[in-house]
Amino acid sequence: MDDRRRDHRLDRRAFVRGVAALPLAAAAATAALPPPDEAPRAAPAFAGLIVRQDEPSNLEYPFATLDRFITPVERFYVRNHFPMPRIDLPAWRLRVEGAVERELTLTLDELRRLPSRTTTALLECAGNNRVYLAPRAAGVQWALGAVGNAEWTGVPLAAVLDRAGVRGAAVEVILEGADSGATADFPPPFRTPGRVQFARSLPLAKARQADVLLAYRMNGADLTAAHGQPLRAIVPGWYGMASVKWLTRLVVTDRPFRGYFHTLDYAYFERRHGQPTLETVTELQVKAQIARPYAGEVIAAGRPFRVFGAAWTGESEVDRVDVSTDDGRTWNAARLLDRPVAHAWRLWEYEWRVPAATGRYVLKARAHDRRGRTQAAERDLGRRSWMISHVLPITVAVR
Ligand SMILES: Nc1nc2c(c(=O)[nH]1)N[C@H]1C(S)=C(S)[C@@H](COP(=O)(O)O)O[C@H]1N2
Ligand SMILES: [Mo]
Repeated sequence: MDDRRRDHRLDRRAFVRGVAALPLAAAAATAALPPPDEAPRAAPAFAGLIVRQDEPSNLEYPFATLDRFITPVERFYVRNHFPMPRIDLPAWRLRVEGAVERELTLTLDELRRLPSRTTTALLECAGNNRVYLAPRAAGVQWALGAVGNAEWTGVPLAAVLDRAGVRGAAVEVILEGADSGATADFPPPFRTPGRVQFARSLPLAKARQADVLLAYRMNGADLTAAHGQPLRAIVPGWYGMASVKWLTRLVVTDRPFRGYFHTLDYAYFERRHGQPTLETVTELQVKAQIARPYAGEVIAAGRPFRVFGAAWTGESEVDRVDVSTDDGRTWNAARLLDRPVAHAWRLWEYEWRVPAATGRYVLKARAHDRRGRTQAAERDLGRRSWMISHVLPITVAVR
């Protein structure tokens, strides 16, 4: 076993310890179990992440266990394209170069001494819900849990760009991570470019938004290795691929970046003047997901059931969630909980008066945002393997 793999395992053990300390009601629940044929108890206290891939590590949050606004670090999904990079923390530096007045080499201490900002932001992988696509699409087969909501602390990217002095002709900044690997083979003639370092760019206007951070803390503690230690980007309102982990280099460029993860990966077709045009994945789509009931859950007939979930959107705010318990024939407004928080998810609930008639029921949820966007009923095939935001059915058994 090489060192990288050993580190990875150690990280897992720390993760399991963290989960054991979670205040889940498992012990109390088993003490008072109802008779076996009596209907539903509380949510299953599944305390961990689902392994979608072991190496590189791709771990999914069991979305049915959603019970709070902030996702604990140990339960936050992990999406890695390559083996985790080994970073020598004392030797780590962030380089800032390209179309700048002054090239910079910053230590973590120097970054920590700059004015910091804390923001809550949801991250959702652009491949979240991919397992629901038919025919099957390439990539990690995520169900509902490649999403989480955390609190991030760091330096606004704009502050670092200002220190370096962005030159007039610049249009984007490339964010490069320390991890690299051979990219997937594509059918000929799209040969793999060979070894690639994970990188994504941001247009300067987005890069300068106040909540776009170079983050070193997550939920009040230093970033863990899996989430990008020592420094990662947080790009609220965009799909997760923009939030580059293990940052080592920022390159300001005078032309749009057309790197691997903008073109061969994370690119979808949009019709422009009737022409399917490849665009890179950026802003989050509006979406509601049902956490409870989960698919296949057995629900008591003739009693109320609390349908519960979360909803989010890109550069806007969710202002309505509707729930259907009859496969989309009729819809009722869910109750939005708490207060809206910019860039975060909004938890919601709906009290379902479960009919006395037993059988299969199909539940659906649909979100709407202030910019007037509603979740689509059907999949847009032009989106290829990403941005899976159409309404999904949850089928349950009422007994
Ligand atoms: N360096 C680097 N950054 C990365 C990735 C990666 O593989 N390497 N994955 C991206 C993707 S696709 C997502 S969805 C998010 C996931 O962040 P998380 O693992 O902290 O949940 O990180 C992004 N940043
Ligand atoms: Mo992702």
